[in-house]
Order: sequence, then structure tokens, then C-alpha cells
Amino acid sequence: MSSCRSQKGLALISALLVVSLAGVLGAGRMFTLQVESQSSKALIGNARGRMLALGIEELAAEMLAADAAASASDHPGEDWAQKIGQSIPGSGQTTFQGRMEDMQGRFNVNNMITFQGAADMIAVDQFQRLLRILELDETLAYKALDWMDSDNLPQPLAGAEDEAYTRLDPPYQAPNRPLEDVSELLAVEGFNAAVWSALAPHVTALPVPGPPTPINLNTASEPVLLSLADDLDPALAQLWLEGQNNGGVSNLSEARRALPANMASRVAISSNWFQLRLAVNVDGARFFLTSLLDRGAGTVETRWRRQGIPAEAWLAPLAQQRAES
Ligand SMILES: [Ca+2]
Ligand SMILES: [Ca+2]
Repeated sequence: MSSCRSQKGLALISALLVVSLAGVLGAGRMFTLQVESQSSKALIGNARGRMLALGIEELAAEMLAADAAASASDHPGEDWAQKIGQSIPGSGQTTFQGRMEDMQGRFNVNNMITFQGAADMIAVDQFQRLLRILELDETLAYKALDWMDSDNLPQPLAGAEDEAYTRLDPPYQAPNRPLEDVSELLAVEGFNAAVWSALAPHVTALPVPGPPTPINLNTASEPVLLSLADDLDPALAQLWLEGQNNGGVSNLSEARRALPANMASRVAISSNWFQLRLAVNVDGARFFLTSLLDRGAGTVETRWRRQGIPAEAWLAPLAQQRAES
């Protein structure tokens, strides 16, 4: 009798266990289906965002090609420089915004080394002036140079080669090559988040090899214009700056005469390098694209594309943490 009751009890427990397991499995399956549905929505949105961004990039390249055929200079009044942004009607919630920026309006940090990996002191001097104008430590130019030059010998005044980085936690080495992305500067000794936020709008890292990239007088910021020479008349820099909204400098030879001989070839009034930044939103799925467009060879080529939020957005807090530790 007692054994029979215990068997009945066991059967009841087993049945309850099966029912509750089925419930758990059912709930789990529903949860999985919901997650799968959310992820496929995000995946589809992301794929559509990418397609749209690549289409806009192609239109931007066409715009740059048309501009090269129509004008000999590049300035902020031209079509390529205008902000773009639109809601696409009849396509749910699809919006995009972005703009192209002339990268020759910025100082190309990679100008500081030659094709052979040696220092280009004219560019190093210019970077020092830029740092000084921005009220930053001008010896940071030497640390950036050491990061890129081919040797492992620290610049005598304030350099930083492997020995500065191998004692960090985690340790790393100076790559001794040009920057692949300008945000790489955040890994260089002394370039903390505060330095970065002051410097970032004025610097770029363009692919090498090639001769030093000249600064476009018609798109450069005031600090970049002032970095062209120690004794540049601030009134002339101001004149160039104000002229940018009225078609910019048209007589390059005359502008070059206002500069020291070794800087004359380092200015221009047109550009070959443009960066397109786009943010696309497809039904809540956001897609970010940064593309570097090169107009140097007569056609417009995409030299690189980076997806996701720009690297500096997540690198800057890391540099801040390192500075505080
Ligand atoms: Ca133009
Ligand atoms: Ca080095």
C-alpha cells in the first residue's frame, strides 16, 4: 500500500516536472523568436543603411568630379561642401545626414615623414607651430615623429620610442610607420583627451607615399593658416579666412609670395582629398560611414571606408583613463 502510494506520488511529480519543463521551453522559444525577430530587423536595417550610404558616397564622388571640371579652386561656397540630409518619403523612417570636408584644410600629420621614413623637418616645424597656436605642448611634435619614423632612437628633446610604451600596462611598441588613422595619435605619449579635443579638428592622416600634401588656403581653419609661417601677418591670415566665404584666394602665386620659400609649395587653392561622413537611420537601425575620397588621379577613388562611429569617439575616453591612472 505504502509502495503503491509512493509510486503514485512519483508519477505525479514526474508529470508536474514535464508540464513545468514544457512551460520553460515554450517561454524560452518565444523569447528566442522575439530576439531573432529584433536582430533580423536590425540586420535588415543595417544592410539597407549600408546600401544607401554607398549610394550617397557614389553621388558625392560624382559631385567632386563635376566640381573638378567646373572650377580650379575649392572653397566652402561650392556644392560639395554643403551639408546633406533628407527624410526619404514612402520608405518608413529612413533619414540620412552628412557632409564632405576638405582634408587639405587640415595639417596632414603624415607630412612629417618622408617616403623613406626619415623626418621632414619643414613639416615638423609646422606641426610645432600648430601645437603652439592651439596652446598645446609643441614638443608633442617630436613624440608623433618618433611614433612614425623608421628608427627606434628618441628625438633628443622630447621624443618617445619603444622604451616609453613597453613599460605601460598593457605594453605596446611604436609602429614606426605613417599613421593609418589620425586617431592613432591618441596612443602616442602626451596626446591625452584634452590635447586631442583641441587638435582633432585641425589634423588628418592621409595615405602615403607621395609628396607632402599642401594646405588649401581656401578651406583651412585659422590655426592651420597661422601654422604656415612663424612671421605670417595675422591680418593676411584673417583676410584669407574671411575670403573663404567669397570664393577664396584665386591668385596662388601671389599668396605663395607672402610665405617663406620653403613653405611656398606647401599651400594650394584646390584639393584632392575629401572625407565624407554619413549617418543613416533605417527604421531605428543606425549606420555610420566615413569614406576618404581621392580626386588626385583625374578620377575620384575611395581610398578607405570605415563603418561605425568614428574611432576617436571611443579612443578618447581610453586616453583620458590612461592620463588619470
Ligand atoms: Ca572646386
Ligand atoms: Ca620611430
